Amino acid sequence: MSQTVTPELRRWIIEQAAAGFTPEVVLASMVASGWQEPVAVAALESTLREHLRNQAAAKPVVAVPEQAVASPGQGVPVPDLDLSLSPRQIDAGDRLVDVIATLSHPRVVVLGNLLSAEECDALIESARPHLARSLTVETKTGGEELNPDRTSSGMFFTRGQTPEVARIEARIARLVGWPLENGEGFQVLRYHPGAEYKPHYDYFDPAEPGTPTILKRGGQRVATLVMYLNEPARGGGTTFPDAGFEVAPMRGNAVFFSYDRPHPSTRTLHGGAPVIEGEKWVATKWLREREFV
Ligand code: PD2
Ligand code: ZN
Repeated sequence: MSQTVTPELRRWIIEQAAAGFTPEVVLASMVASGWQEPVAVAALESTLREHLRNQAAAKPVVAVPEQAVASPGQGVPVPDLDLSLSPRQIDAGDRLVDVIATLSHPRVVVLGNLLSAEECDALIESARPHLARSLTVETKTGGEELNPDRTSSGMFFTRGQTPEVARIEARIARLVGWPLENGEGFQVLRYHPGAEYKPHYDYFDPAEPGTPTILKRGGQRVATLVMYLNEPARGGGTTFPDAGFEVAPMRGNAVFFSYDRPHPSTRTLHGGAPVIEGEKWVATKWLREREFV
């Protein structure tokens, strides 16, 4: 049965927060009074974020950066874009980036014109000589392994490896309000027809024995930006099965998504659908909680 979040409920949530109840306590009382937990979490997050935005907009000085506010439960602060005034475009320093679509749960933002055609081509050409069949981080050991779920080939840039890479990294840091140092180096992937990346989460599974080793380099991943460097003729969308949502790969566009806890409740299960015709090239930027060393 679907449950509708009414303005009355939103007012009640704000009253509870104003009275000093933590989001966890408010969540517990919502669940106790019959709200389904995912609905309650989504209502809490969206209501409190919007409330903070409204408060910030009413003050000349922003006291609490909206991006630094942890969400209910075990959530940590995550990168986010400033969409408080529903902008068509966001100033990312050296470029105006288009906001094409947003989802709140999972938190997904589809962006247009993040990269110029020249930047896309330059990334492809500097990555091409270094491609190898993709590895994924092996959470059992903290090492890397060939992954049959991932039939693309890829390579990593180090952070700031070329002036072009450094410029794009600075643009992303400004766009999502997250320190440049918390980013992993770009990973570039090439998919041939038939190649895909089966649905997965980008955070490291806390239950895996290799995860503590991985986390030493900057903590958990908290957000992903997949940038499309070209356009396959058919197929190759980035899918979010829990949201029934798919992003078409368009050159220069990107999809951003964040996850404030390493848990499926973030609904950030996502995959790269099989390429049907043509090639697909992407550059992925993963953002960590702290400086990635
Ligand atoms: O290439 C993609 O669309 C894709 C899909 C899922 C990339 C990633 N994950 C990734 O790089 O994590
Ligand atoms: Zn992924």
